[in-house]
Amino acid sequence: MCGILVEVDGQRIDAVRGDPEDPFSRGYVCPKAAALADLHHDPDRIRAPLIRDGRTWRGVGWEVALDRAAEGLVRVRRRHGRNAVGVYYGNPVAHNLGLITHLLPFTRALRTRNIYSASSADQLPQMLVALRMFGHFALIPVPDLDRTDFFLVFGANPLASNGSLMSAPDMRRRLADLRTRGGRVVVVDPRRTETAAAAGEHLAIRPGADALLLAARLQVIFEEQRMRLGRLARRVKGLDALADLVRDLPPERVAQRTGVAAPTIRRLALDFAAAERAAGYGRVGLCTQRHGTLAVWLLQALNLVTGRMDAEGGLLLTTPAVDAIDVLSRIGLRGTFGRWRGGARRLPEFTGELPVAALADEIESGGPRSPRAMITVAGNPVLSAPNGARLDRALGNLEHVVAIDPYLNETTRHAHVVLPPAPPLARGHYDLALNVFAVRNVAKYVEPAVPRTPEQRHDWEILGALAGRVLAPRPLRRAVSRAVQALTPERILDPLLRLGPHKLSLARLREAPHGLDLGPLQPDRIAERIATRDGKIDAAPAEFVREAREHLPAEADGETNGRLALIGRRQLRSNNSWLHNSARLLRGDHRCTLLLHPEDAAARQLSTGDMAELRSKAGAVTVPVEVTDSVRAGVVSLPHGWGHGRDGVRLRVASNHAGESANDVTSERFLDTLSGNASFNGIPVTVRRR
Ligand SMILES: Nc1nc2c(c(=O)[nH]1)N[C@H]1C(S)=C(S)[C@@H](COP(=O)(O)OP(=O)(O)OC[C@H]3O[C@@H](n4cnc5c(=O)[nH]c(N)nc54)[C@H](O)[C@@H]3O)O[C@H]1N2
Ligand SMILES: Nc1nc2c(c(=O)[nH]1)N[C@H]1C(S)=C(S)[C@@H](COP(=O)(O)OP(=O)(O)OC[C@H]3O[C@@H](n4cnc5c(=O)[nH]c(N)nc54)[C@H](O)[C@@H]3O)O[C@H]1N2
Ligand SMILES: [Mo]
Repeated sequence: MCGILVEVDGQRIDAVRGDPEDPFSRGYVCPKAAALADLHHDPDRIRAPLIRDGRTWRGVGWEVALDRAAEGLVRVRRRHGRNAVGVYYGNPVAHNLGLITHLLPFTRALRTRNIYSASSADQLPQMLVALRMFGHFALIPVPDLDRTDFFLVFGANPLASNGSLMSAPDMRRRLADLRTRGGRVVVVDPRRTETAAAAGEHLAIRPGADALLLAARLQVIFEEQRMRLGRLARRVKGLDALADLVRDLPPERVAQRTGVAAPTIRRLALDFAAAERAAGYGRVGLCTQRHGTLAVWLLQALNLVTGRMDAEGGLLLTTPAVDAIDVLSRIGLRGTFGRWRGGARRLPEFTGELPVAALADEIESGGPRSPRAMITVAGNPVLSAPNGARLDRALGNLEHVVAIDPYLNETTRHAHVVLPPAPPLARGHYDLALNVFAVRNVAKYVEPAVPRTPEQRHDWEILGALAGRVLAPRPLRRAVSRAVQALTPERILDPLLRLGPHKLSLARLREAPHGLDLGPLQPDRIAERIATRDGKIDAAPAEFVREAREHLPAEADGETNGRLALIGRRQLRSNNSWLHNSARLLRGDHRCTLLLHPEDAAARQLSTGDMAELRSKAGAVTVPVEVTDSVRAGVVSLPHGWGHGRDGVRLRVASNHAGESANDVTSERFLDTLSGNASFNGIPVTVRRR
């Protein structure tokens, strides 16, 4: 989303800098932008397709590789049926125009129940809440960051992440501006993060207690009669059920478990309700916990009953140049939940996908619906999925694995065929996904900085070639391949832009290479878009209420025993498990450290630099300790995405800074109770000296 200027000399990238003329990012870039050059020239980035014979890899031409990839898939499908071919796709799909346009049709055409993605290690609770409250899984309103004067943040660290489901370049300036206009930023997080430090106000909640904290805030709003529905008043139902649910969860009852004093909860609830413009925002830390769906729901409910939905400075829907909600609705995609279940824990399907936490179970059970072959696209679940160590073993037992990925990493080393895409600077880009969640309406088409070479294939071209070989009957193969080849992402993008609310076109975007500013977010878009059957926003979906009644009172009254709880942390010069092969980003101190509060460190005779064993029911790692009071006592923090020391990984820079994988400790059994989303935070662990 940040505009970049790329200095090019033939195929060489000399520099990547911020584009001062980009109306949205105004010259700002984060360190990941500079790493695009490293990525382009990285000698470990795979240039030609690879086929594995036992433990050795052999470079081959595209036709040979695609044939080999397809043969295995066709064989497995023929022998075991459609469900035997599974797909896992990862986070970079959302940042890749051709993958967005071509992957969904491909996975749908495979007609398999074994589709998995990084969504269920991330924002699945937000999509489920959107589906049940508003009737569409993508109806996720964005905080009106530049106009709010009370920004309440749960489990997000935008100063490291740059903002997620809230695309906004230069968060530091935006947060500073907010405070300069007299506004408040309050961060609820077990760790005093970069964002919490910049905010000035920080509540160090105990991990996993957000649903309780939010229920108590709602209880205060109802008790003190501070409800104010604003412009959505006649479009909301379920308020009585919501009030009824939270009645028995006042601040005094949840103080112990949340670790936040009752008067603080009460005061902040009233301040939030009283603020002229306020927005409650939650992200990965709110989603990836035991009651992630309940927490996300209660936050949206708080926004709703205090009149923040559809209000300036509150939560608004974007008016993007390609209106994803509209496009998805037109093709009948609003979202589904629980039509079938998978894994030993019978986890629910969401919009055609099963939670990634079910994948190892599904492979290992060897049942009639188990995947025997997998296609991984832009994903590294061995490092990113809960209990990745188990998935590592399961992937190793598959009959056939095809990976579309530029690296031989922890996951793709299990592939039989690796199909490497052209690098990002060789492809055009329009952000179909992130524009939908941006804090301003903007649009930009970026031309490839360097041309794709004849030996390179784009991700979408690889998918097209595979689709032709796997799905089309032999006589039609060439015709199908040619048809997909002609249907470029740009050819799909242009009519979508023309159909969109700003009536743009690709030609119009090409005339404005720095991007177009389409103005601030508009009120009333949520009201226009409510897609529930009765046209009302459901403040208290029945299954959420049932779940809350079953779990929250017991949570509130449970023991907060002396055990340690593990949380994660994101790092500015990382991107989940990748970009770790850039020497520029890896500079400096070893980053895969376990943060430990001084009291907990003293009790275990640990000091900074000592090695400690971090153990859960699922597994253990040994990592260096960093003693700091930035985590609350009883909480330890380990970043995810490290653990590059495994055999067969070809990442020379990363292997020298291997670290350990947090997901060797997280569990595929410790999940959001409603959605089956990974619960990376609040995991009971022990720490001892090694
Ligand atoms: N413990 C813990 N675990 C977590 C999280 C956490 O907070 N804590 N966060 C979770 C979240 S939010 C997410 S989104 C997931 C991410 O989970 P994944 O998406 O599975 O993991 P990534 O590390 O993002 O892996 C991206 C892969 O895509 C490849 N790649 C990069 N660009 C491209 C491209 O353009 N095309 C193709 N074909 N491949 C490409 C990279 O080489 C890499 O192999 O991790 C989750 N895991
Ligand atoms: N530089 C960089 N940028 C990234 C990424 C990256 O890896 N590196 N990843 C990208 C991706 S895939 C995503 S999804 C976004 C994520 O964007 P964010 O959600 O903003 O990023 P996180 O740092 O994961 O923030 C989660 C916060 O939740 C806190 N937390 C943990 N447990 C709890 C809890 O129980 N309650 C509360 N209230 N808080 C808790 C953690 O301490 C952490 O500060 O970032 C994206 N941007
Ligand atoms: Mo993510």
